[in-house]
Amino acid sequence: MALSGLTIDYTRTQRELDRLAEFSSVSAPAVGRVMLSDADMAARDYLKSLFADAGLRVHTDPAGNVFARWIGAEPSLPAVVTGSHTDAIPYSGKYDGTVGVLGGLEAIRSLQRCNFQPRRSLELLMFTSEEPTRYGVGCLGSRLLSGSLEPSRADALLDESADAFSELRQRRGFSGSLSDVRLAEGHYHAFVELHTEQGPLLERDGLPIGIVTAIAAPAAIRVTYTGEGGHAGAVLMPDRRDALLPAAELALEVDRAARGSGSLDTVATMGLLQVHPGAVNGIPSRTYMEIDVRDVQLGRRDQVLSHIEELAMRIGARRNVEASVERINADPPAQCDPQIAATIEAACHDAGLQYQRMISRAYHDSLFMALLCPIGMIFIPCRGGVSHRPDEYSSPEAIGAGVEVLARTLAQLAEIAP
Ligand code: HGY
Ligand code: MN
Ligand code: MN
Repeated sequence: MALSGLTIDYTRTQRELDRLAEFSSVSAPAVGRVMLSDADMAARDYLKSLFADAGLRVHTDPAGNVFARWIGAEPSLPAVVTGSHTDAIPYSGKYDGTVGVLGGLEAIRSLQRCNFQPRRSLELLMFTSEEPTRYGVGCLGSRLLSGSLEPSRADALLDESADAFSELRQRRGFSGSLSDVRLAEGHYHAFVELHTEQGPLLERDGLPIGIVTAIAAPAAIRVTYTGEGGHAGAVLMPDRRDALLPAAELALEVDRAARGSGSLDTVATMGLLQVHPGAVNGIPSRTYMEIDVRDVQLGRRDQVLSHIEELAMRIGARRNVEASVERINADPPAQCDPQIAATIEAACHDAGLQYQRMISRAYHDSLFMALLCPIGMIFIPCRGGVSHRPDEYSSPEAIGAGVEVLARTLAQLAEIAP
């Protein structure tokens, strides 16, 4: 679609990204913005002001998902949606997720500036809590929108201070029932998410755009080992039931299981390990860990996951500690819609940008939006493939290229008003 006069003000988007990064629980250059924290609430107010300044109709649902809509000529038609998340794991960077929200906003503004009139409404969605940090479950907002998480289970989620989501969201002003969050299939026409690649391939190949074909299947389990604490000096070795040793052994076995799957597409790590009492002269009495296992192939992912669960129990028994294993989530992979991928491809041609098709190994809210409507994802390169770190970086020009492809894709999907 010809969009004469389309310009992307990526310096403005960069300024907005820089401002957004200031809403953080940790000092720059790191960013920390856990869902519904003070930093997150301040960031939400800032973003909603930007959405309103763009003349979008803004509302928030009981889960804290924020919707900003540009009403199209035929408002009753299912809308075309873009968006991502702005929560951030502790000590991460300023681009993960935020490029999709502020880049999505600039894509909409760029279409407004060139007098494009959408037939379908265009909606910008900022999902509550894509990161699993607070409750251990990622994509809380898009899971609830797509019916992939029971509202009662979501409300009962407890964070590490045993604060339930139901309590926290009420205190933060997100009242109403989570049962009202779910959207009907067909509510949306298409969803397209702009995101940094969070990997090295685009930069390595010198390409500005990635067209995502599939999103890997994420799973996570939690394991607890309970042994016997005691004085690190006084208890003799044969009398110990040290709960850290099975955790250490399991961490190595998790790594071995992923490397031994026969495919580079299998990845696994023990990303979280808590030791109680956590004193140098106290024998660990309890360890709590969370393990992340992913693969683009569901069967292989499940095989490795079950193997790790069995190992966790076996190691606990052999080391004479109590073991408990619980699945946090085990989601299927998502396929991106070939039509939308072709639309993104055409947008790349119109923008004169090279691209490659690729898999997303990180999960995104798109994984769950795929349960609601056809999805597409646009990747931009990130320096060194780094993400979830303070030195995460994508250049304003790279962001601008992604926003232009997104704007052209959204225009094509929303169609021109008759
Ligand atoms: O973990 C992920 O893949 C996402 O960045 N939350
Ligand atoms: Mn992330
Ligand atoms: Mn992300």
